[in-house]
Amino acid sequence: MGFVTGGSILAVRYELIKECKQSGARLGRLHTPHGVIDTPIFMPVGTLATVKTMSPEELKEMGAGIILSNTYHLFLRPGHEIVKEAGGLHSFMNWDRAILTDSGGFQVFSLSKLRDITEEGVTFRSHLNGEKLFIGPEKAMEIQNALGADIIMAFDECPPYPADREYVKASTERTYRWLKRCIKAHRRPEEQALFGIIQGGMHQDLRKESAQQLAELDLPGYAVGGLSVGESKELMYEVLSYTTPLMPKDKPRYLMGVGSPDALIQGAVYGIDMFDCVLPTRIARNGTAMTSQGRVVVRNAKYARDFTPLDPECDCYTCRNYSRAYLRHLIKADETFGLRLTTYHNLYFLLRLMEKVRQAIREDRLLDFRDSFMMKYYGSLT
Ligand code: PRF
Ligand code: ZN
Repeated sequence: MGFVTGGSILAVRYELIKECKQSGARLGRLHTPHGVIDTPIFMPVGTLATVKTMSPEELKEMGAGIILSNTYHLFLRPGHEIVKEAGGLHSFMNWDRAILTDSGGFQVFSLSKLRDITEEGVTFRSHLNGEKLFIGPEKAMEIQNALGADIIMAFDECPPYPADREYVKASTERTYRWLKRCIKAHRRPEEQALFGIIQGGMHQDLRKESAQQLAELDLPGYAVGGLSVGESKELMYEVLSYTTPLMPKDKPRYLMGVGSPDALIQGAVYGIDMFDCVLPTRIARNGTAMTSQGRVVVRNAKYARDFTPLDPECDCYTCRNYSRAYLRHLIKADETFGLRLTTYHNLYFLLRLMEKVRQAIREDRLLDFRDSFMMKYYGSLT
């Protein structure tokens, strides 16, 4: 298991294929123990060891090469020991392609109640039953080593936005100390690649310090955390514009929790290789589709007699076989099949979008692609 690089064995290896001459975006390949992934890539979210409503066969058919799952949720239920007994997450959920698990460092802040952060870690109450629990760097690594994903994330704090500079500074420094404890506690570095997470809020000097400190640790991959937390898109892009140039070129770069179509393209322009977001699956379940012409809220009355496909330019299973009127009917009637069909389409749409992004990088025209996509999807360039 693993790839030999400069004498050490690594679970994943990033291969930079080319940079877009027009935008600087990167075309690459991520070699993992469960397959090779073309980057930039979008990772569907399977929080509870399932991408809601989708079977692994459907995910493979639409071309997903890697999915994300969550330490926090699987720790609460069913518990990492049970997943380990099943032979790990791949075997438990019958998914033989790559998996990335987030560390819990974000979910524990966004979901649990009564958190208490100390140098040791975070004490919190389960959002399910109020039980008092603790996760720190060592625990996050124990859980992720038991789950067995190909890529695992360092335990971090994603500071709220807005937050004062002193708080963000102290938090970012603590996240760095936690990362060093994660590296020490990691028991399976030859099978699971540990990615570090750059924090620093919206402060250039803090981001710079975090990026440089992490780069020195020579990790197999790096993430940009702490973005898409309520700041404007412009501010997020500004932070990306000065953060990604400080990240190692020979390692994969992951922008956490970002998945709107415009941000996927613009993130790639700033040199990001990996993205995840609940957006496509979440909006699908309330009846909203992402289409070549922008968002379609298929539950709206105006689609009651629309017998055309969700997206006339899409060739997914849903669009080849069903009409907007039928999807509207299913979703209004709370039929599970409607959730499945819309979810399938939205994931297919984002996976095809990333394929188009990769093709545009190959042909040195990502900025042109971005502008024509923006005009068609949002009706404006921003
Ligand atoms: N840290 C972790 N997971 C995350 C984030 C983060 O900062 C974000 C921020 N958008 C999403 N998911 N560990
Ligand atoms: Zn479709």
